[in-house]
Amino acid sequence: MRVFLTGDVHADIDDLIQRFKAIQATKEEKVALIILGDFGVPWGAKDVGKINYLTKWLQTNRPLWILLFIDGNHENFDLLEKFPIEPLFGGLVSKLSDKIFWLRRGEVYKIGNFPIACFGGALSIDKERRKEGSSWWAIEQPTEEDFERLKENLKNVVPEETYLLTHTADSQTVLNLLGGWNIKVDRTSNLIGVLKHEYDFKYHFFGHFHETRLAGPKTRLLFDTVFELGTE
Ligand SMILES: [Mn+2]
Repeated sequence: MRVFLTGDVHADIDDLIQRFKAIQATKEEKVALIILGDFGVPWGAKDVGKINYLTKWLQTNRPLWILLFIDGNHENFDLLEKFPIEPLFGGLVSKLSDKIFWLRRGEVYKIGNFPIACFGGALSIDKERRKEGSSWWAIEQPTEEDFERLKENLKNVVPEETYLLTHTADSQTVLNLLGGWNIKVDRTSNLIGVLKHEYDFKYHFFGHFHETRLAGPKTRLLFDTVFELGTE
């Protein structure tokens, strides 16, 4: 299976389909596209239509391809948690449909030939303007339990061969990206910083900052492009 990564989608399914179309692979190849957080679907109860639409589009146009996503900060966690959790790729996923799966925080998967550690979530910097339970959720940021589960799961793989996928970046990378003394580094970035200090991951990919660029040693920020894992 070939694995591609992309950045924030924010519920724009047409944009997401364009990203699928940009993937240079044939319909006969197995492909997984992973969104690095802020898929943004489902946001409201009616978004089941968006899930069905995308699932049908994949089944019709790319029958061997699937969509995977880690969580960002702009997700409706109450709705996401309603989907059934099941084992897939050597870890636990939430199944939104036959074609769409949530790669949960703290899980380590083997997707294609790639060991992949997932640690989604981030602080919403606009959370003051949002309402808890309808446009903001406290669990947008990882907990200590998520962190401990990831470390436990990392015992089963070789970290140096493992890719780290997160929504925001580690503190140092955030400071490098945004600069300035007035940047507030969130708890999630601190935890990712600790992780990158403790483990020498093969490569780290993240989204959240709406830009595509190399962001540090073995660290890449992605937005609206697709990047094939293994070509870094
Ligand atoms: Mn975000």
